[in-house]
Amino acid sequence: MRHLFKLDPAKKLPDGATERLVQSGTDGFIIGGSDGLLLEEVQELFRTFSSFGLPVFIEVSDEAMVFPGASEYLIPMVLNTTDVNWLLGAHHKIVKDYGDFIPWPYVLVEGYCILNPDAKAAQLAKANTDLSTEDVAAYASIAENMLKLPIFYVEYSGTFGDVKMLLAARAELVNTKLWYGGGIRTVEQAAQMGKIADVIIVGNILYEDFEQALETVSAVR
Ligand code: 1GP
Repeated sequence: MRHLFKLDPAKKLPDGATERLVQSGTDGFIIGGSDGLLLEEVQELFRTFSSFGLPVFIEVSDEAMVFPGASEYLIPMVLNTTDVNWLLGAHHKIVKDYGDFIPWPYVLVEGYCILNPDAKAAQLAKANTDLSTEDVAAYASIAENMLKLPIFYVEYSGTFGDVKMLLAARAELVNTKLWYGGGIRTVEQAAQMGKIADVIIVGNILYEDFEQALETVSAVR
């Protein structure tokens, strides 16, 4: 897996977008967003995209996104948060309330490192974004060696990230996959981060320049 589109249930894609996205060569879709998530919108988007055989991940950042029947669930754990709720608090609550119904074989935990201070996710999760490359490397090492997470996600949502930060994470990771997302708007940017990360995630540009978004797939092919 090399490329994923992140779909925001609160935003509208252009007409005919679904077929073109499915045929774009992408490896799949993440349904996620930082605010205003409504269960109906999430389910509608899931229904639309899940019938084509590509993976559709539901990123559960809000209880509103919990519904049975999705093929895979991504659970963010914000490693650089200053608020325990985003590290384990919300997770504890969900497992306590819904534990018996959680399809564990289909759950993947993402160790997030949020680095754009202006991103909604950074503010919501009270992330400490004032980090050095050594700090990022240490979080990556925690994901790899202590928590043995499947995914370490370098998140710059809304702005193109610092390659040095991604390289610092890369150097620590063997079994944990490195995902990068944030500000990818061109093929060149997709190629630059795609060379370092295992998977790149393309979000906002889908809603700003759809044609350009489609082209990012070619960068990692
Ligand atoms: C958001 O990492 C993704 O969680 C993608 O970021 O929306 O900036 O492409 P953009």
